[in-house]
Amino acid sequence: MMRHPMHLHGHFFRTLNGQGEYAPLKTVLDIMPMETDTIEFHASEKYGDWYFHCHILYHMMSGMGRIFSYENTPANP
Ligand SMILES: [Cu+2]
Repeated sequence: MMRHPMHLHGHFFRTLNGQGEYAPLKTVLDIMPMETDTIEFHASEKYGDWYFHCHILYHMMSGMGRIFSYENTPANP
C-alpha cells in the first residue's frame, strides 16, 4: 500500500484523467495505493525498447519495471 512514481524513459505521456485537451503531460506519474491510471504516449521514435519503472529504487530492483517495445524493433543482442 504505497505510492509508486512511475517513469517512462524517452517519452512524455498524457494522463487520461477526464480533462480532455487539458490532460497533464508528464514524465513521471505518482500512482496512489490501489489507484488505476491510464496513460498514452506518441511512439515518436523510429523503434526501440523503453523502460517503464518505479522511481523508488528498491521497488525497481525488486522487479517493478517493464519494457515497452515498439513494433518492428530489431532484436537487441
Ligand atoms: Cu514503487
